[in-house]
Amino acid sequence: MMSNETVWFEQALLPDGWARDVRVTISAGRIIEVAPGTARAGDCHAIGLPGMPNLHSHAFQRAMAGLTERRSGDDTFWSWREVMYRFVERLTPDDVEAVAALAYMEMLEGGFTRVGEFHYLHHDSDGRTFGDIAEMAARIAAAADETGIGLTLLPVFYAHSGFGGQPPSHGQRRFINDIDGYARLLDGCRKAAAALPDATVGVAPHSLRAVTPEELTAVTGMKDGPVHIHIAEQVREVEDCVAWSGARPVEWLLDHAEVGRRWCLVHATHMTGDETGRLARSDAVAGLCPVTEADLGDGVFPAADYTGAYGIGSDSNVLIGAADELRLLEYAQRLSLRKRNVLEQMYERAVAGGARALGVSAGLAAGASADMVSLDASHPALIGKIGDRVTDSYVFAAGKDAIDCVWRHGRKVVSGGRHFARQAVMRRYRAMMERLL
Ligand code: NGQ
Ligand code: ZN
Repeated sequence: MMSNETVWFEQALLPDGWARDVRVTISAGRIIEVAPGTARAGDCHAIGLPGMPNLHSHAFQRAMAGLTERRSGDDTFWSWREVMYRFVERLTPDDVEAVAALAYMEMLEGGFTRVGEFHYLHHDSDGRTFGDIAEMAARIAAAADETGIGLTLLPVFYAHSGFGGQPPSHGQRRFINDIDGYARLLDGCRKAAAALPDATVGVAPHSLRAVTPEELTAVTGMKDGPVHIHIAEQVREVEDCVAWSGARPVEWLLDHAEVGRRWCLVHATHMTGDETGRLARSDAVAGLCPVTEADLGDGVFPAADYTGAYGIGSDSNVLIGAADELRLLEYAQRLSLRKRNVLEQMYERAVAGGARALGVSAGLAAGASADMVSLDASHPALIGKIGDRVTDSYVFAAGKDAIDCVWRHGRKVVSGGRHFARQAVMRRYRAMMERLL
């Protein structure tokens, strides 16, 4: 029999707002009761937040952070992608596990407690499948297991280099499957996820560039659970989609797929007012990755006009932090609209939307996984702050410096801002990078 554990917060952000003197009772990794107005008991902390879901990550890209920021001509998303393809050529399964462990450790230290890994680096350097087609997926699961982060594994179906079923390019050879291969990969992903306490598996057609309409139908029909797709990230992608189909990417998807609660549309940067309204009404989640979208020069999501669900993702992992993503989400709106305080309750909305996109229940509430973050009330930005001022100060004035402890599925994996396995994870990552660079 597992005994219950108690964590108590002077103030905590619950699904219906801030509460005082909150006792959280945990059993076997899950919250079984949240009781405001209780006396101090158990492990006591000043400020409790629900852990932030990270709905979109390519873990391996953490290892190329800082290597693509030098001007070399007319640099664009597409030239970055060529550099990324070259970088990916040399990564072994051991490398992928080492960098994923680093990224997931940094996510936990940065306030993210679950990751949606949009996983597409499937095959060996020559493009041949490994003996186990899900070898790389198993390495992702191993990194999640080692660090303790919650995993929603999103194996990616990738088959083409452009709209209309164009053949894949040489640089994409490690990503490519046919439908039968993908079915076997999905099966392997289910097995890899089954070893973790609360991992879930979804499906991820890479983009409308990389799948045909028939493949999109086949892949989304293969299992229940989350469906994630990259969409309308770049203007050229919108133009190519219009040339191919007469419709814009989000418009095409809403017209041809049953886009609803299962779906997460990653980026959805370039939309008309009509698409923005339709996406909100569809009940899908917009998967916003503000740091990467800025880093890659994508554009600005029309957040001020969007009333639907959204969550945040660290995508390329060039910089990892929940507060960093939320801050840039709001700042991009301010810069482009020349206004202030455009979005409201960003933290709460990103928790709810992110959890939905990752197929789990959200927040500090009975039934949810005990995924929690405590902030250091003695951080200069947090002194004397109560309620919404706490999240505002965390996002705009402190960032991950203010994170004290992080619990994942009831286990404290970060204390004093540091992950319990930091030394071992760093040692392996350093050895890998010294060999690669
Ligand atoms: C990816 N990343 O799959 O890693 C993509 C780039 C593509 C982002 N979209 C490749 N941020 O979209 O073709
Ligand atoms: Zn992506």
